[in-house]
Amino acid sequence: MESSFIISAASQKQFPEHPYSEIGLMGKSNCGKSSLVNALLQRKKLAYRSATPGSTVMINFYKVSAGDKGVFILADMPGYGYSKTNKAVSKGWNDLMEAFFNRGCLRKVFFLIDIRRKIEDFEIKYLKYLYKLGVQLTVILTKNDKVKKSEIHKAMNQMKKVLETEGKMTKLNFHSISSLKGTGVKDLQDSLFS
Ligand SMILES: Nc1nc2c(ncn2[C@@H]2O[C@H](COP(=O)(O)OP(=O)(O)O)[C@@H](O)[C@H]2O)c(=O)[nH]1
Ligand SMILES: [Mg+2]
Repeated sequence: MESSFIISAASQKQFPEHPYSEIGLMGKSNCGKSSLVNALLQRKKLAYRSATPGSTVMINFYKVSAGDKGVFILADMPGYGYSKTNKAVSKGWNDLMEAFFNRGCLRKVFFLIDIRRKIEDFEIKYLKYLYKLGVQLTVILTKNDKVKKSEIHKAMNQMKKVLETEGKMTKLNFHSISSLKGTGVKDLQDSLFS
C-alpha cells in the first residue's frame, strides 16, 4: 500500500479534486485518529507530520493506492470536543463538515471513540445524518489496550445497543483497536476496500 499526503484543507475551495471515493475519519480530539492513519497506512509519522497544531479546523487528505485493489482518498477530519466556547463543535467545524459530507465523494466513515468514553448526543446526531446520506458507517473503539479484555466486548455491545435504540441505526460495522499495539488494525485494513 502506498500513501501520500495531499493537502490540509481549511475551506471547501481547498478540497482536492479527484475521481476516487473517500473514507473519512471522525472523532474527538485525542481519540486516536492520527495514530490510526499511521497504523493503517503503515507509515510512522505521516499523519503527525502533516497535522497542523492548535485549534485550526482542517481536513487532512491522503491518497492511498493498493495495486489492483484500487485507489481511495483518506480524509482525517478535524477533532472536536475541546472548544474554548464550551460548545462541542464550532461553527467552523460544522460548516466544513457539511461541505465535506455533501460533496458526494464520501463512501465510508470511520467513527472513532475512546473505548472508555460514552457516545454523546451530538455525535449520534452526526452519525444519523451520515447514515441517512447512505454513507457506510464503521464504529471503532480505540485504545483498547487501556481496558481489560473482558471490558472490550462489553463496551462494544453497549455502543451497539445505544446506536440501535437511540440512533435507530442497525447497519453499522463495529471494530475495536489498539493502534499502539497493532491489535485489530489488519481487519480494518481489509475493510478499506469493501
Ligand atoms: N494507549 C494507547 N494510546 C493511544 C492509542 N492511539 C493513540 N494513543 C495516544 O492518544 C493520544 C492522541 O492520539 P492521536 O492519534 O494524536 O489522536 P487524534 O487527536 O485523534 O489525532 C496520543 O498521545 C497517542 O499516543 C492506542 O491505541 N493506545
Ligand atoms: Mg490528529
